[in-house]
Amino acid sequence: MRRPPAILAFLSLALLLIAFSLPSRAASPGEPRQAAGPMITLRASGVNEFTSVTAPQRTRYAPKSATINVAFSGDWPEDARTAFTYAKGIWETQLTSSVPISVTASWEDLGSPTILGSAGPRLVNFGGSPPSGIQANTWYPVALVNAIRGNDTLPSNPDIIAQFNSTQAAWYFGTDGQTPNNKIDFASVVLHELGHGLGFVGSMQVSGGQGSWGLSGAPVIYDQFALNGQGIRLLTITSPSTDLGIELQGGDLFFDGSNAMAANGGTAPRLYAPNPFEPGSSYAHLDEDTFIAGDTNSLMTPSLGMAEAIHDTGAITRGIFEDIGWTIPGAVPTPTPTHTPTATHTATATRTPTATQSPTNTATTTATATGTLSPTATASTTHTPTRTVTGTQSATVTATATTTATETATHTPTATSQPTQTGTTQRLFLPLAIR
Ligand SMILES: [Ca+2]
Repeated sequence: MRRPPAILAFLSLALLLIAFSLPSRAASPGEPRQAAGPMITLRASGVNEFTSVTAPQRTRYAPKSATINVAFSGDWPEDARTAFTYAKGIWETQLTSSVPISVTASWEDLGSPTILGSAGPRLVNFGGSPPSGIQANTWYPVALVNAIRGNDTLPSNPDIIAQFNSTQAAWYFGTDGQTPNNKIDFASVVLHELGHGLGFVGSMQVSGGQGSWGLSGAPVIYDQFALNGQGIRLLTITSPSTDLGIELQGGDLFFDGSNAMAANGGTAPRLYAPNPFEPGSSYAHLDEDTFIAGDTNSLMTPSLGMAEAIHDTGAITRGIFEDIGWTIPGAVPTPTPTHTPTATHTATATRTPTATQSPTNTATTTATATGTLSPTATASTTHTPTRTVTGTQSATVTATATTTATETATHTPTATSQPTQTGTTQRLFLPLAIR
């Protein structure tokens, strides 16, 4: 039976639509699985701290080692965009990636004004046969995977999703770190949330007293470093279990990575693990009480005060990032970049050209010598050699002096042919010269 052409057209269109709406994650072998990572929040403490930690020096002088591209969504105030651009500029000097990092940042009502922002990474997992530099059966923030591989693993997805609270009335959008009394420094919030999107996040959580880890049974790279005070890796504890729940709420949790430890005086930095567990905050932050406001390592703590600015990513966070696989430019916080301002001293070296003006000065001095001094020079021939010793430029002076000398020589034959007459010609010549 023949179908009418209209139905055929409809069927082929429907087939096309189905083909395009098939989930892209039904990937071919070798391509990673992907998932949305947990969204981690930053809370307002409501306390004026009166502290300001400035951006690392190398931020101002070092070239960018990564590029962060932002797609703003929602009705962003212009000042907020400016502060966002400033904060992303700090991260762009703190990590190395040849692949641009894409962020979708939305300006929206986050429900409660105490929630300042929230962000999470897109996660990928290559299963049992990962590319070089990536651990098997482990979830990674895609921005990190891209940096390791040097190509864009998920070109059509943002690497980081971030949200900022449009209902917070106390925002301070300045970028100078001089957060006024009762104001909240927006740039610090952006810097913090980008930190979560770039990898400061794990999968562990507690529900009904049961602790668990993993997405589809696989840990996030950050989870590999979670250690309790007794030196037991949390990934070795049964998941889900009450034991793991106790560990995640015991206030005795650390990040056991060698670079993080090195940045923390040789001991593992303490993670935030309060009781009860705070979803979207516990475990994915440094401990608030250890890294208080004003501490250079306080960026990735769970709350931010008023009149508090933290514009440094902090050596411990850089260490944690290096432990999970990021390449950190100048990983050791070298004082050398801080010395770069002293390079302005070379500008003082530009004063040496002014020194070249002094030769020109001596030139003019010798010029005056040619005018008035040359008569006395002709008086005694022995004077002219001594002049040539004093300066190279006075050499030109002597040159003119000798020309006059030869002129007297040609005059002598015409006067008298006697050799003794040279003496008399000189006498004749003297008063002439003096005139
Ligand atoms: Ca804090």
